[in-house]
Amino acid sequence: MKKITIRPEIIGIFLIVLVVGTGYSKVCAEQQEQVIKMTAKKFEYSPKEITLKKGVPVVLEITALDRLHGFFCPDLQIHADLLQGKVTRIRVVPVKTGVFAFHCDIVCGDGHEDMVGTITVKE
Ligand SMILES: [Cu+2]
Repeated sequence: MKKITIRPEIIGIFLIVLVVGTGYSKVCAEQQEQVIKMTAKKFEYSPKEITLKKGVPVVLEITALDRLHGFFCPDLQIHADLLQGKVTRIRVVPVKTGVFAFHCDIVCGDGHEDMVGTITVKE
């Protein structure tokens, strides 16, 4: 009876294809998610009002233009530090509808209390 042998290099190629393929599909899935670009600076977010759909993932890409700020939306359990000059990516999957306030939770100056916005989540 003929013995079937699998050469190690074939297994190696198979594993490489598997790993690359898995990574590629993950990248594709992330690319399909809507990206919402925002900025944060003394003492405002732009845009300050965003609208999302319940259950639909999005990625907030927030750039802090002038200094360290925070992004805190307790109702949606979003909390991030926004480092100066960096893009902070926050993946959000809203689980409930409503209008939810967010604010800067890092004291950044005299207008800090006004650094607010809302996330509206619709069905
Ligand atoms: Cu602040």
